[in-house]
Amino acid sequence: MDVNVAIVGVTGAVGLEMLKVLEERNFPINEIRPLASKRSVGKKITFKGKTITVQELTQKSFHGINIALFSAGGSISKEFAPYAVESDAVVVDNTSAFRMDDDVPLVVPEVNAHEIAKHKGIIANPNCSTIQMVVVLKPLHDYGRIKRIVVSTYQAVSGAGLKAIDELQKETRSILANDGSYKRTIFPHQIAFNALPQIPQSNAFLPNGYTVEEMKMINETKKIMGDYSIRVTATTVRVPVIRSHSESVNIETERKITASKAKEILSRAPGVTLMDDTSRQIYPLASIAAGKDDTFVGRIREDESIENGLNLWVVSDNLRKGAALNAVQIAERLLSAFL
Ligand code: L14
Repeated sequence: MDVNVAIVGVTGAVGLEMLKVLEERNFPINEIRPLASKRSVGKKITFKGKTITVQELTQKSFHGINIALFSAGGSISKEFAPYAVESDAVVVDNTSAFRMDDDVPLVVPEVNAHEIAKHKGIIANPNCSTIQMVVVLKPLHDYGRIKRIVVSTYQAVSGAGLKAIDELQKETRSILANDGSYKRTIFPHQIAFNALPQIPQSNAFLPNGYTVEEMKMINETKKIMGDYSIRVTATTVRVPVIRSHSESVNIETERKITASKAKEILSRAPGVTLMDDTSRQIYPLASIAAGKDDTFVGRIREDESIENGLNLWVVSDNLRKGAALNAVQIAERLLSAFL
């Protein structure tokens, strides 16, 4: 049996990627229902070679829907996900609205697929930076128990949406032309030729001095790994890259993991591609990961400043594994429930 799937926020960077991933993976769809705010109603989108028309998201949008993929911002999820659940749809929510709720599974299938069965109507898709990190760290944790994680990110502008991509491109052109024509509307400072230690771009800072994105990485990592004893600290930085987040990840483990053991473990880890041959200048790059499904890891080396430490460079497409692909992978695991 094919299922009826709604996408909330279908005109956004992640919504459009969800359509692409569903199509590529041949997800068994009976009806696709493209939903968005009033502003986007009537827009035409292509799905499987057919033109579909965006409909307005309302409380009644979910009649007959089996799976609802939400990616239109936290406040939209908080307001409308309950109506989807009431209509007997299962919600896979890509926002931070429900991630830390005790009765909402927070799932990366390679890490904790078993949590999916516990859902009560809503399953949360983690933050993009967190997803790619835990895909790589879970198999290392299973082998040597990670005690502490220190992560610094280099995040693409597409995480902030289509308008942020546009801002980077226009600002770059304007600076190169030296014509001062572009006036910023998204980022608080110049993003072209720069690095901004503030994500998200608005309301980023908390009383402890961390940003919201940093605290998401800290809290979500523990929940997904199912281990609240892991200590995590993060610095998240926006860089002038369109697609794929890169991360410098330092871990301290209880049991020694040599660099070669880590490579052996990661070479067979699900969802991971080991790309580590420095003799040929081979390591993960945002430009390589863009458009791909896997999370790439390289530059693996022992941290010589401590007894049991490793450094890794982790790169993945933030719109795919970081968002749309992970959500669709969760939806794939739900399919049997509708058969
Ligand atoms: O929590 O701006 O899912 O790059 C994902 C995109 C957080 C912000 C989330 C960005 C958002 C992030």
